[in-house]
Amino acid sequence: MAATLLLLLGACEKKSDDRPVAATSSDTGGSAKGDLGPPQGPDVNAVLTSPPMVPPPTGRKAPARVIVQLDVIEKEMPISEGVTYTFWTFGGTVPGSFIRVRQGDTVVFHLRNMPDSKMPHNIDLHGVTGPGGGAASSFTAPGHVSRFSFKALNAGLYVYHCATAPVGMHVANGMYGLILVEPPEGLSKVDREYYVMQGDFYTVGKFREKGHQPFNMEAAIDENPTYVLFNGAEGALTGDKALPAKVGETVRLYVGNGGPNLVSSFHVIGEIFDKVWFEGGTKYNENVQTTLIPAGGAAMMEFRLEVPGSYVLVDHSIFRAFNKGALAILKADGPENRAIYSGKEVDAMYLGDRAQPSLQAVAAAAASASTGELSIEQQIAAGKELFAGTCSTCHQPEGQGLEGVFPPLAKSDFIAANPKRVPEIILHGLVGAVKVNGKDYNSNMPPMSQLTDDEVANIATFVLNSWGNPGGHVTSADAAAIRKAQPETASAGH
Ligand code: HEC
Ligand SMILES: [Cu+2]
Repeated sequence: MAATLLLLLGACEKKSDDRPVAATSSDTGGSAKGDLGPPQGPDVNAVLTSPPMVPPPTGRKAPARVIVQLDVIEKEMPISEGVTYTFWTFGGTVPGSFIRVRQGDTVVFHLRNMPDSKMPHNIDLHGVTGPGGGAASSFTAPGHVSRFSFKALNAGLYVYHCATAPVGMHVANGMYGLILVEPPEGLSKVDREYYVMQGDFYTVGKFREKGHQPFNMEAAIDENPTYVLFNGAEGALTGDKALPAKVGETVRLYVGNGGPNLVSSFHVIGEIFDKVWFEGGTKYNENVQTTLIPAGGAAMMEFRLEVPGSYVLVDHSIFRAFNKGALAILKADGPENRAIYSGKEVDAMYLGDRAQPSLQAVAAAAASASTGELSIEQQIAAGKELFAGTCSTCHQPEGQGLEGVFPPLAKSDFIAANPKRVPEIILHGLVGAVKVNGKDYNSNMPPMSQLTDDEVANIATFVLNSWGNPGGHVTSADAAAIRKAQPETASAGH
């Protein structure tokens, strides 16, 4: 029996994969075997990176003393176009700086809380063996530095986060990140590595309501987020900030979930994970579609790119992707491969208004609206960006409609007969028989009441001033009034 086991182990070690394939048939020995002796050589300063970048492999063959310097910075940053939020950060970004060490390293951690911080902070690293994961030793008042050290006994991908009371609030404000503890032999070589972290955010205003948005404690307690985001902002990884890659390359994602509340059903539309190191541990599963990442957990996944195009990273709890922001893009460049996939590039259906490189005109319109200097031109420009995805999936990009199914908005005699209908239909939907440009439609447009008053005003103004429609101007106040009214043609769902 013992001999068989030994044979088995021996066979495993000879497998060509550089990962510890022990994963499938034996174990690593955990923390009991994690101490690889005292640090050797000169001290090493850890390379920290901002998301979505990942530090290079440590490349070391022996344990070292690794110095980590991490700054806590409280700062206002955009959470969506035209929406700002006061984030509390590790290293000035959400998620915080990526830390990469090797199993057996002694990590000397310096946590500095900037002098202009309003709050004390600390850090709990899930890769630490010891009560509190460093939290008690790292409690740091504004303008102070604290220092503690730990030996990284277990290899794996670990979340770190602030654990200062109220803990949920510190985490909800963006205080989390990832630390990778490489196994002694390192990880296999891949062409690209990226760092992505999901988090849920709670604001007083609605999704995309413009201006500065304060934290909403009640919504956080109810676990009802306004935003669910990758890397701390809507659009952090879309448009010109999409993750670049090339066909033929192997990509490894380090994906964490800071929470504070939601678990993530992490999925990449159009890809299959060749391998997933589920829960950030040592074993991998193969050929996985969606992997569950708990709050305060992480996973590594690898896939090879065979077909060019946009791959959409989502939380497959899908309203979060399309209505709360949990959407990122990995863009693979390279030659088509029609034998593997003959279809077209992912379209507005999947990207929504994120099919646009940015929603800058929307932010500009909001800024002008708040100073009372909003022009019709600005409303039209903002409305055009919002129309893409929101309306264009049905009414088509140029408002031409789809015969027999979706009526045209371009040169619509139905709109011309009563332009006031446009904001009404956006907010309340439309059901029943209508005749547009001589063609009959008898269908159901769902209300788009999730849009803010600004958004409704801008989209309506854009539609009225485009494609030969009669022109006109819908204000945010008009939209607010229409929202309260209930026309008889309203669609169900009210
Ligand atoms: C899910 C598909 C869908 C989406 C998205 C959608 N519509 Fe519609 N829309 C319809 C359908 C279907 C009708 C016809 C309803 C009927 O037959 O009663 C319609 C009718 C209309 C009409 C009146 C008819 C016409 O062509 O003049 C207007 C105006 C309109 N939609 C505007 C919009 C705007 C603006 C948006 C984006 C905020 C939007 N719609 C989003 C499906 C959609
Ligand atoms: Cu904190």
